[in-house]
Amino acid sequence: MKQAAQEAGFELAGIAPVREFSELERFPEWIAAGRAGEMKYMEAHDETGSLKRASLQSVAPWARSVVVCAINYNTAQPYSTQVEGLDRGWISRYAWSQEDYHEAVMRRLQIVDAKLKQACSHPFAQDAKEWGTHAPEAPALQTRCYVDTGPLVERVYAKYAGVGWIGKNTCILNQKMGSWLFLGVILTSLELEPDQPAPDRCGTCTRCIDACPTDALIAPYQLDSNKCISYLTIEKRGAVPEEMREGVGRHVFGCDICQDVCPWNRRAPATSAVEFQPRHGLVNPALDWLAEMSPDEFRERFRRSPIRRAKRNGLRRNAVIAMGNSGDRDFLPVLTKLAADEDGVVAGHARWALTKLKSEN
Ligand code: B12
Ligand code: SF4
Ligand code: SF4
Repeated sequence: MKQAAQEAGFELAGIAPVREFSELERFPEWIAAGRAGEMKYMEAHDETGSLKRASLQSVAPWARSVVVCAINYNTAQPYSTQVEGLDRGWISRYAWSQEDYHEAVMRRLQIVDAKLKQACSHPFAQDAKEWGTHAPEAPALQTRCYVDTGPLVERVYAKYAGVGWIGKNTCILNQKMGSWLFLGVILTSLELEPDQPAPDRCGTCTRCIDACPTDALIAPYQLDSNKCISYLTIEKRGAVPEEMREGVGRHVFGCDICQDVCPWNRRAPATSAVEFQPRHGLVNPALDWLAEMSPDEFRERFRRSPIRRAKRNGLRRNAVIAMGNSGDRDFLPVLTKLAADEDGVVAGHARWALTKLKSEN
């Protein structure tokens, strides 16, 4: 299994058993406290009324093991904390890629899944087919591959598969690779020998908590999505609450700060996978370009990109907030135009940005 994962391009792979891990007890508390914001898909329940993502046993009772695979998406570009200048935007490292990670990771998972099925097929099955006889009964193997959308908290299984520990910023960190990792999981009915969980190596460090500009890390290992720039710029529809806008800074899609400052990412290796290399113009992008992007250009530029998730007007809204935070009066003319934009949310945020820029100078 691990060899197959490596051959498919994953740097790390491990096996977790299906258990009621103590971290999963945190999930219902997190939902009940409203920490998922408006991400309703996180609150899906099964027919017994339990949260699907909190208990794999009830949603997939056939599952015995979870194969967790991780792939490095770090590229050789600087970190957001190393780049000066508020007059350009920041797209998070995972999103400037050539291809949407859901596709890139799923494609590889399916290769591993196919090899698993091949390895488990009965040795006489092919011969029996050719001879027109019945193959001896092999136990039915069930598997399901997921990237993000499965009924499980992937990071908890990644910990128990030994892929990495859950850091105080809530991300999976690996001692050698850092945290620029995408996760993909294969649920399987096979009882595979589990790996050892990765030990927590955060120690007394609190850099991520100290650096978060919006105090979204409300305590070690606990994130409030409502305050997280990643949530506000990717998942939040409509208006960004006014009191949160300044903290968003120049982020236009996602946020990397709590990973940029992490000492375990100081020497994180860069990937050679072509899918994760940055698209032209997306590292430190021009804000007026994003804010004025036409529907055709948006469709063209962001085909097969995770950035489509924000939708065109969401991305434009984010660019307008960043302009308001830029302190750059050169944006006044474009913001004046956008204050009359046909999208009410973009227009409202442009008026906020105009007021802010004018009051600062
Ligand atoms: C919803 C979601 C988000 C939300 C909420 C994030 C969050 N922390 O939950 C938002 C939109 C904010 C988000 C942001 C990002 N995400 Co996201 N996201 C998800 C998703 C779909 C579900 C996560 C989830 O279930 N959260 C529920 C909460 C409760 O989990 P948690 O915060 O991790 O808390 C756990 C532990 O911290 C622990 N715990 C909680 N409290 C305590 C207290 C103590 C004392 C202890 C010991 C433990 C503990 O238990 C919790 C689990 O129950 C997963 C994919 C998946 N299906 O799992 C991707 C995923 C987590 N995201 C990912 C990525 C890449 C990101 C971003 C880096 C993107 C970006 N650059 O903007 C940021 C990172 C922000 C951050 N610091 O987490 C990757 C993470 C890879 C990694 N190395 O960890 C995942 C796994 C997607 C993938 N397939 O690769 N994401
Ligand atoms: S992604 Fe950004 S806003 Fe969210 S917790 Fe990390 S530093 Fe804070
Ligand atoms: S910055 Fe420090 S506390 Fe935060 S995840 Fe990294 S090592 Fe852990």
